[in-house]
Amino acid sequence: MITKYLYDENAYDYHDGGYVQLEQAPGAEHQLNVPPILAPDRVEGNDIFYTVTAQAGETSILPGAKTRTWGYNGSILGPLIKFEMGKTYHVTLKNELDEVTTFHWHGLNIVGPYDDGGPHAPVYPNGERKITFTVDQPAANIWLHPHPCPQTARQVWNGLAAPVIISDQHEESLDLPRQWGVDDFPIVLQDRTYHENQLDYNEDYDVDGTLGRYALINGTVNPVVDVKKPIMRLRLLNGSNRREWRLHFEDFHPFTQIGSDGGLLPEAVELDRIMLTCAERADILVDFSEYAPGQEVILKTDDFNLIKFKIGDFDAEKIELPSPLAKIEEIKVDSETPVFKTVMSGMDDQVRLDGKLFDMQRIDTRQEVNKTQIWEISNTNDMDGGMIHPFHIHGCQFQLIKRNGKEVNPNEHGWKDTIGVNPNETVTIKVRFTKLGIFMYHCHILEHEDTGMMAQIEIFDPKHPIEYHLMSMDHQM
Ligand SMILES: [Cu+2]
Repeated sequence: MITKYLYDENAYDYHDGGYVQLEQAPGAEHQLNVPPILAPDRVEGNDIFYTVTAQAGETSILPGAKTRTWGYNGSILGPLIKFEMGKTYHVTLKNELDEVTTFHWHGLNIVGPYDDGGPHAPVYPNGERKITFTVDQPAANIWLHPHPCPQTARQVWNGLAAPVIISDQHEESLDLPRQWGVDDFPIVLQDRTYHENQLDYNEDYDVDGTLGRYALINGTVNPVVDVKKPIMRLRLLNGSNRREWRLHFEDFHPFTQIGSDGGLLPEAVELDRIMLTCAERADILVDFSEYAPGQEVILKTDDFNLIKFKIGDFDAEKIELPSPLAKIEEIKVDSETPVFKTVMSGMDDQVRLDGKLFDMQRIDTRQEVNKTQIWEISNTNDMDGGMIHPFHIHGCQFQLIKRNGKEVNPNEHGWKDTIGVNPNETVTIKVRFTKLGIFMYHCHILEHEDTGMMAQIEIFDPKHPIEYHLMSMDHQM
């Protein structure tokens, strides 16, 4: 049983000078919003057609006036987008906002830089882009969010983010809760401040990562969930610009982690708390059967009450999880495997990746497709205790080897695309890309990314070289 948060307490976000403590939002409790499941435009055999539209709207969040927000196919966040391994998707990406945006598939193994949806794939106002790809990775909880450079943080703050689930035959064969909104919930963790019920990103901006005063879970403040089944599946996503979530039940009721960023863990892990840095995911099962009808069980982050689970009447159920939970292909490395080193440094406007700021027209490193490299990712800044930088690589899922030469955490044995790196720590990972293209790698504190704590890698096939014409930031915007 894991009974620690597994990160350096000295570097937690609440030590920052600009830290914003969460407060109870005004107004009543609300049933937790559950995003609808996106219906395909059409299905033709193995081919599925979707349309995703970035749009502005209004959302009722606090008492009184509605809040002007952005969303995909709705006023805030987005519908659940479902992909199935082996199927081919044709997605039309439409922009009805009055500024450029991009559609980045965080965690999806997809060709870059245009399909991946990083800053080289702008969709201009009233414009659209069509992408086609076949999903060839295992079941996972990934997500969609904008990635224009350097406006990612503000666009996410305004509401753009959507949960995405990849399923496969193995995951579907498991005895897991899967009634969407009944015993299977997305939990998109965000925080926002409102000014007369409106967002004002510039007013609340913090160069070290913007924090909000109220917790916003799936776009809901003061959320409650009616527990109608003894075992609930919560697909946790840290969708915040900066906030770290240190989740635990009020009574430290244990739960079971079955998945992380890139899919199921090889073995389920028992824990009574979990910390998620920005963009990280965890798929957890909570067994509420020991509570009596009418009881309320509170999920907290630090000392703050986040979600109230109201226990209803249900018949006891047990879930048998197999061991291993999933067979994960191990990426093989040996003493010949090339090592690539990358360094995250600084705080505030001094953040850098390998001593540099991002340049859209500079390729920072190259790696051959389907060839493995070891990446050593360091966080060198320990001033004032330093901070934890969540490191993300586009277009691939990777595997951890060591943290500062030591064993990785028990819930880090699966596929990952984002990892928190403590100050003075080097995390060693195995990276293999299966798709060609140019991909970003960066800190996922969104304001650090926008400041330029980001670089790009070209994944090449020596037999089929591709010439990329990389647009500049000015051209993109
Ligand atoms: Cu950072």
